[in-house]
Amino acid sequence: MTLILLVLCSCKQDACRDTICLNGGVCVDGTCVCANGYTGPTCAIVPDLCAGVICDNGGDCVGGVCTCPQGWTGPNCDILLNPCAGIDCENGNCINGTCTCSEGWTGSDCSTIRYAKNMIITKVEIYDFPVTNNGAPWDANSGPDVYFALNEGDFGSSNYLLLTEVQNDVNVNNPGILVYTDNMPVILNDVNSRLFSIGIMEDDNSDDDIMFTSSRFTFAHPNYHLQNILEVKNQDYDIEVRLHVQWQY
Ligand SMILES: [Ca+2]
Ligand SMILES: [Ca+2]
Repeated sequence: MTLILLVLCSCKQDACRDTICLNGGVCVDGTCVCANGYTGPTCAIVPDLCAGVICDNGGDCVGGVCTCPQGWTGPNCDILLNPCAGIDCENGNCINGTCTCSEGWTGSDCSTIRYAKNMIITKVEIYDFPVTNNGAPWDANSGPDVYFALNEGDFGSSNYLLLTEVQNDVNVNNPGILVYTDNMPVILNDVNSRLFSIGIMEDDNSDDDIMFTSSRFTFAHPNYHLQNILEVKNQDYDIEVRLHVQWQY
């Protein structure tokens, strides 16, 4: 009797021996298990990162991420951006992404002064004035007779733009505020291109005295910008005049 010994070979062939898996894929039992979204028998098919990604409002998907058109944001471009976000209108309000400037201001962020074209004087008040003429009375036997004058250019050129009435015999011990509204309003056109001077005068018939005159100055000055009460003052000379004004553009 012949014994036939069957030896069963338990060693099996390596199923992955001839299998190549690309892009990080791993072979398991002869089949590629792909990584990072790659597909195909050898993981050679590049994944479509934009599959299933919805970009609204005309947005484009690039690499799985939406690139949104202007005015939209969010993962799917479905969130409306505030058009005024990040826009600072210094002297105005942002409307639909654009600054609307308040009166007297201009520029893309309303930070540039827009000077008025015309200035209208409606009232003059003298708060303080020299009550003596270097220690002597302005009038020998009575109080000074005070009026206000506005000149074009240098004072004394007789080019008066405004002369008020005279307030007679002002009590220098208690002068209060001298208020003038006569001959007003006075409109000063193109005020930005002109120089002015002011004077406080003492009426002596034909030989009036100058109590105070200013140097030439412009009303087109940031200190005066948009104000309705313009102060002209000099404490060294006990001067304070207030012009009540309006502006035209
Ligand atoms: Ca007098
Ligand atoms: Ca007088």
